[in-house]
Amino acid sequence: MDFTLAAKTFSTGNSIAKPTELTGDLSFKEGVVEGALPFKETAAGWHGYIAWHDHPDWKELAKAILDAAQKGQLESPFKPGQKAYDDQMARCNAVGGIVGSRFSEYFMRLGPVLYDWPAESWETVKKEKSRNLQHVLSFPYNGEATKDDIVKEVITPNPLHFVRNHGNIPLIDVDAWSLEFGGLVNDPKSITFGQLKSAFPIKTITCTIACSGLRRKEQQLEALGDFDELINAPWTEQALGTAKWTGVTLKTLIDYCGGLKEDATDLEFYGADTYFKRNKPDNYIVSIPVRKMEDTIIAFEMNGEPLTATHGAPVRAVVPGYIGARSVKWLFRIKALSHPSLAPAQSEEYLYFTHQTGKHNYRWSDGFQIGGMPISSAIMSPKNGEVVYHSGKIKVSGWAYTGGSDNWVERVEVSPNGGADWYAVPREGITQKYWHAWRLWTVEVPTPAQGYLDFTARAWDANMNTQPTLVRDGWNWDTHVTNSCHHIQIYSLNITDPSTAARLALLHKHSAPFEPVHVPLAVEPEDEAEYLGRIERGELGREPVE
Ligand SMILES: Nc1nc2c(c(=O)[nH]1)N[C@H]1C(S)=C(S)[C@@H](COP(=O)(O)O)O[C@H]1N2
Ligand SMILES: [Mo]
Repeated sequence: MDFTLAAKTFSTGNSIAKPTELTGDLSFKEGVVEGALPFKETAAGWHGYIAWHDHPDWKELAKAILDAAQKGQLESPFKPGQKAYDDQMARCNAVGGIVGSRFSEYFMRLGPVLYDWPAESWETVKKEKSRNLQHVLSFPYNGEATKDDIVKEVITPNPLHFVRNHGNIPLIDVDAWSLEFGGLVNDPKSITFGQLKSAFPIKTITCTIACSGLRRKEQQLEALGDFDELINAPWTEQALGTAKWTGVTLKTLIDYCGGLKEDATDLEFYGADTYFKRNKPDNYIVSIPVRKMEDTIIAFEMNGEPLTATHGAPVRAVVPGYIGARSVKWLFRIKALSHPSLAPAQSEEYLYFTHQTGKHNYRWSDGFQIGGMPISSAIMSPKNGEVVYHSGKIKVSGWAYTGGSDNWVERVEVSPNGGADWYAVPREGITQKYWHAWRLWTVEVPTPAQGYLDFTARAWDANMNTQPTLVRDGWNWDTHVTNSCHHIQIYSLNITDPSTAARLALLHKHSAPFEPVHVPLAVEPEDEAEYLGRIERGELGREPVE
């Protein structure tokens, strides 16, 4: 591999950290990084896993290199064309105009071991996922189903289930894998894949995983927050999916480890992928409160199939009702702590800030760490901007989901006039209740009105919560959990209205299209004789006669 860290343009004016002091075998000479980089994969069979959490010195060294690169002191690590590809993909997402190559660059800067991981991750996605996904970011790969695909089935087909990554996709051999329990458990143990599958009661739950960034686009279009293309990825309304997850409850495994010590309050999950925060690499690490071990599944199957690499193979956590961020993929360690995880994904991200908190004043500790996902719903059909031809009723469909515990979606309502009047989805128009999963719904909404209409939806949960009215009501600096009433603007054409029917017939006669709406009408709406006739009959006078 023609890997190089050599920099041709080194500015001596900038001060940079000296990696020599950190590792003893690396130096910057005239801008050239020399010496072997120490970053190594941890064990055979664990491709894509570097144990950053055990190597604080490696983290510092990696940060020194990335800091230097950020100051323009190192030449580009990209192969010709790759950067452009990443950036181009990032421009395709809902908000557009974001950098798409920053995270590939981090990996490629850090030497031969990590250099190919971005490209490999894309190969894995191509192999495992549907071509119909809507891409949000090429690397770390993030993608969601289309609006048409997502509401076809209650159980999302695996290739269409959204993917949310913070880093590379590790490729871990089942035989090499083990899950290690540590910290404040009475009898720390390590469990092999074989044991996990055969030594404990197996449970399957139907559970929706929803990203806390779901519907973030709506907040971003209103006002951008901390717009990091990865951390605050611009999701539309499909960053969620439902699957039957099979595994062992976390409670069972903790019991196997002799239970928790008295002061244990949180359970920390370690994911094997590499993830960068402020130029510093780490593994993906977050935590959940201990009481969530009761319904959390340590899962090895998704819809009856072994987990794919993209979704966390061989084993992931599935934490029902919580934001997706807690459902750690490529899980290899669980540690009982007396406080929430201090790792950045827990303590510096997935925070909910107040309106008065922003770039001007925020501290991490000002935000609360998001646990349960609030009630939300969205209209998947018709689509924003669509022209809808109908006979007085418009068929609307979408999803509704609520997180939390002891909670489910009870009712969904749709308004054809921006929230003035609401029509409930009938019982036969909504899919069955689950403890932890969404409901898909369809309703025919009476719509005599024509022209541009503002359709909106809201759901109610079993605890009588519903959704905020405006995006602004829930706007927050990190743009999390957008759950205000979802709005779409449609152009309504009621073909039972005689004037509309006549216009459509006229257009048809001339083989002229009606759409797009904003393009001027392609035919004369009335002839001169008709117009003059109306004047003569006194129907059009500009001023009163007397
Ligand atoms: N190890 C690891 N686990 C992870 C993540 C990650 O980047 N790394 N992303 C989390 C987030 S933010 C979400 S929303 C879900 C998405 O799960 P999926 O990709 O299987 O849909 O995984 C979670 N688990
Ligand atoms: Mo997420």
